[in-house]
Amino acid sequence: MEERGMSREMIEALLQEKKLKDLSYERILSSMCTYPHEIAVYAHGMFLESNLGDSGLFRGTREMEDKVIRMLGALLGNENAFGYLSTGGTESNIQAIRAIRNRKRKEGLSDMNIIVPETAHFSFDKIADLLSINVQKASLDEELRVDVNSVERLINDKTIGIVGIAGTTEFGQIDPIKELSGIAMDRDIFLFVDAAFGGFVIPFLDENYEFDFSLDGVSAISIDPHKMGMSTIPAGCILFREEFYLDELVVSTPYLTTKGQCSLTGTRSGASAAATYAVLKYLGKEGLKTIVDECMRLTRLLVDGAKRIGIPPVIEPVMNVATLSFPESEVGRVVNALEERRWRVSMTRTPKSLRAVIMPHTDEETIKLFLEDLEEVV
Ligand code: 0PR
Repeated sequence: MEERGMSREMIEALLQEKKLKDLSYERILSSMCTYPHEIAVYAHGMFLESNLGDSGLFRGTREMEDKVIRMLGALLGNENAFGYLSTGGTESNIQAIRAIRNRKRKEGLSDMNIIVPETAHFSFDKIADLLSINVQKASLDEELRVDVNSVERLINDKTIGIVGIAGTTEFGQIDPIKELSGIAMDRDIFLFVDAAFGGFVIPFLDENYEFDFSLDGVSAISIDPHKMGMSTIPAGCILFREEFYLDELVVSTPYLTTKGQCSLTGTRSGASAAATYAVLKYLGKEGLKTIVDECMRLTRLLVDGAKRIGIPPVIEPVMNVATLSFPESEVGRVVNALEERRWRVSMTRTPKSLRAVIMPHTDEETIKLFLEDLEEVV
């Protein structure tokens, strides 16, 4: 740091220079984040100093968090769910597994394991490390959903939880949560649904997928407002069916305005809680559905266009993720060639494919331009 501060004008110029180095979202098809909605930005700015880590000082923000928990619980089949607004999918995943880990530890269990699909987000590798539990990977069926037989085979007396993904990171596929719920009920095992991405998509799809608290075996769900919820970063949400899971996460906070705290972080953004509250109130289910409808329309446009130039999808898109199949040796070259044309797409692991996430910042013109470049590149 310099001894003396700079002028406002100089700072603005510095910021502008840095901003220009960041990519804007227009040609980014590799991200699950997007521009937050204008009303979210407004609310965020209004509550910048608010800290939900000491929520007795910020009662209004706390009320907004409670309302969001109720709204998202209701969206996911249980308006009486218990939870809090986290920093995102990673924290929610950690906390879901930590809650059941702590509960089972009290019962004297050790060497615990959980079973996740092969497609699970890499945050589960962090969980294995942080919580000292084994994370077993179940194999997939041909449509890249978790194979429930594989899950059943992996269950043993040290299994404390099963994870299903409602909207996989790489393929946008939805695991058979109903079947997993059946297994969870039969075996009395905690079932966690990672709907970080899909939570704001699946309820608004034309096709009906059972994936939420309306299935009795589902114990907890994660849903991220900072992905398809149009809120600001950081905004995640973890919801539990039963309050006792939240209690497993509580530490006492003797000198704060609240007696205890269940979040992983201490100081916690009230701004993104306000942003989430504002945008959900503003859009309502109708507004969210309009956004999902458009993302799905554009996803199909992309996939159909790719088919016309001879590139099939890995799976027919279930959500707003398109995965295009190339010979394994070709994918990297195509992704790089597209990058040279200022596109950002990503690659899936197995099977290797080109992945494009069609977020709300994408429009029809972008898809057209992308398809033109894709055709030239291949
Ligand atoms: N669960 C699922 C199903 C996810 O897709 C993700 C993130 C997480 C959990 C973790 O969420 P947080 O990143 O909020 O902790 N999925 C994206 C990914 O890792 C996130 C992302 C977003 C990546 C924007 C890139 C990017 O530009 O691919």
